[in-house]
Amino acid sequence: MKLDRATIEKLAAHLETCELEAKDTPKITDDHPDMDWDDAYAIQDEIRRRKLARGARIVGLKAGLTSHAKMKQMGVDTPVFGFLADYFDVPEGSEVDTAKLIHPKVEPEIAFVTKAPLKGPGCHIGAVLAATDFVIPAIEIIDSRYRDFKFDLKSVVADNCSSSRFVVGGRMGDAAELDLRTLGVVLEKNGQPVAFGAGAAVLGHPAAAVAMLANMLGEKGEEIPAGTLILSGGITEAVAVEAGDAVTLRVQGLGSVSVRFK
Ligand code: OOG
Ligand code: MG
Repeated sequence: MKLDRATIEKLAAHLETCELEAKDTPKITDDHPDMDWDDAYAIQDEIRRRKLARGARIVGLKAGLTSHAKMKQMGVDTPVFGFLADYFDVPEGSEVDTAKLIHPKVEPEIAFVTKAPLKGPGCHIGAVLAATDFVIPAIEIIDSRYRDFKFDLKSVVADNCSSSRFVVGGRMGDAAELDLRTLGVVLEKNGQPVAFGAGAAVLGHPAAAVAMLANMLGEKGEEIPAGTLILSGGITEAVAVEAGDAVTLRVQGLGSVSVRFK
């Protein structure tokens, strides 16, 4: 760790205030170029602690930057992990208020719900599939607190990986029956198909993103508990949205999930 506790708390308060007030900020590594990975995750943990202290619940986890399309779009090369709070959860078909967000983008994702705990190190795709209760389509709405979505990996980890809202819906799928690599996805904005992909875009297999998450948590002595919702990461580039937009994600054999922006 390169930052002291007071600086970690100050940066967490700053980033969370930007989230809650929908204000952007330059990336934090501009002022703290020496911060390391432990500092970045410590800031994210402090944001989580602040939310829990205010009565929020943690309802899931997410992996991000797990596809080459996303890594290329953001100019980074390693997946990252964050948490999902209860108020991020948008009911299918309802409206997201863009006044509460800075510059939202949508991503097509496969969400996993676990039925058994997953613990790394040594977690692999097979263990993830055996521990998966079901998979379900999800639209993640990301909203980096950084100006113009310009960041490096440590800044984005500290900012809880741009997490802001998510919608799950469509049909539950059995991970044992589906080939998640060839599962096709179509993202539509205002009735127009705007992004396409298949599950293999995410680390070769979306379950690999969940295994990576379990292995990373394992290093900290933590596990993914049974019953956890996990977003495995955007399959395509993220697509910018604004008030008035309607977005639908269609996933092969798993129906569709929609959200509108006001
Ligand atoms: C970071 C979050 C990325 C994903 O699915 O790749 C993410 C960002 O691009 O702002 O959620
Ligand atoms: Mg995502």
